[in-house]
Amino acid sequence: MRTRVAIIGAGPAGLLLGHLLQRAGIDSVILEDCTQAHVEARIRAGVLEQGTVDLLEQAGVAARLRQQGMVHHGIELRFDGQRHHIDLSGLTGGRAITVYGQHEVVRDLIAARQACGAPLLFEVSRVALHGLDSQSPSVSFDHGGQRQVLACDFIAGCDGSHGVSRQAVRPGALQVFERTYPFAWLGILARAAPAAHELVYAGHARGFALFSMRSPEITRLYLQCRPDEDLAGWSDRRIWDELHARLETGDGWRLNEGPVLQKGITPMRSLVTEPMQHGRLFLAGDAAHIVPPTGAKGMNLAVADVRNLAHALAMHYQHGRDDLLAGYSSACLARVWRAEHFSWWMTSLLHRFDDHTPFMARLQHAELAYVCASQAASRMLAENYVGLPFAPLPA
Ligand code: RFL
Ligand code: PHB
Repeated sequence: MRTRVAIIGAGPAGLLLGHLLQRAGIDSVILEDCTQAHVEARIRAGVLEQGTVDLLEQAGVAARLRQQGMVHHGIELRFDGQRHHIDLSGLTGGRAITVYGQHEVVRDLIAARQACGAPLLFEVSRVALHGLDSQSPSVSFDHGGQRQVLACDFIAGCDGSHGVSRQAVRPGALQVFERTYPFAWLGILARAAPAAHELVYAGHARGFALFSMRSPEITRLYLQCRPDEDLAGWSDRRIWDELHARLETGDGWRLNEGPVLQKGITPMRSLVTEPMQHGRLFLAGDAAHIVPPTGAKGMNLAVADVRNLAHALAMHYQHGRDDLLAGYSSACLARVWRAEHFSWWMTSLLHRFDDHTPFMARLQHAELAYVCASQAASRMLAENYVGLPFAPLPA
């Protein structure tokens, strides 16, 4: 088997890269270790930046997104039982976010890939990368009971935070910057009509809570919990009671309850790998960096990376230029570190930390109050949340 670009992982990064390459006439093979059904049902992110939506639109994969995505012009910050509206669009010259599940984006991209017959192999196992420092790298893997070798020009490591790509680089060649947080999120998906039109980020003495949604019938909710939390200890009743307590307002607003369709724990981590490239291996998305989900940046960063990578590869194949491939990592890292800071800041603003002394609590409160009262501070939040504009792609 031979292809130009071997893509490991069929998450948003790998699938969108394959799609953009396909449109540029560059063939690729996508290798995914899970089943198609699993990948299409995995509930994760829900917030698309304006730039992500625009890119999916330009790439011709936004028909369902246009119909079903929910455009939000603001978010709410909630603390002390009070609501504070952040007018995202008013503060950013009309930009907005779109609430559309990551698994829906993944479904749309898989459908586009399968419609054009480009190779996308599910249920591969024992994936191994070879010859990263050579001109002719390859990927070996098991598929359909057979060991196969895929020869290629480049490998795109789009296999998420637990993938094999980053691990394939010899120790010491990549620098990893990392921070863990003393908490996680317990997330549920419930069959209940969203009780508000906007996402609600709540800072509370009992811990952070987030109200989000997936459709007019489905609510998505998160609670800050311990990192080693045992889901078995969280009955549906206990989860709803805790959500009510943390999201409660003084004006009688109430969350709608409904059957819990899914429950899970999401760990919180910040991580950046530098550089995002080694020899013929290019890392993109969660394989290269992780943000805590508070800023809703993870999937959007994955999209921003592969936009750069697809362009750099197109310049290589169409014009024999390698400068953009050489500059891929630094082009991505500027945006990555900005998003890392924003995600860390949003997390620090709203969560209860172990060292939550009265002094720290007062500082956090002062910051929240400032963000809501000052136009400069709310604009800082808004422009980062809707996503800073993409840097122009070098001609
Ligand atoms: P993914 O989605 O993890 O895809 C990687 C794919 O690689 C496969 N894989 C392998 N395939 C072959 N061989 C191997 N050895 C492999 N190892 C792994 C995996 O099965 C998978 O299919 O990474 P990608 O494409 O980089 O996309 C990143 C996003 O998934 C991630 O950043 C977001 O989900 C993060 N995130 C959010 N991001 C946002 O932009 N907005 C949000 O609102 C948001 N909310 C969230 C989130 C992540 C969450 N969780 C569960 C981590 C909310 C949550 C709860
Ligand atoms: C979600 O809807 O899953 C979601 C929304 C906002 C976040 C994180 C997750 O910051």
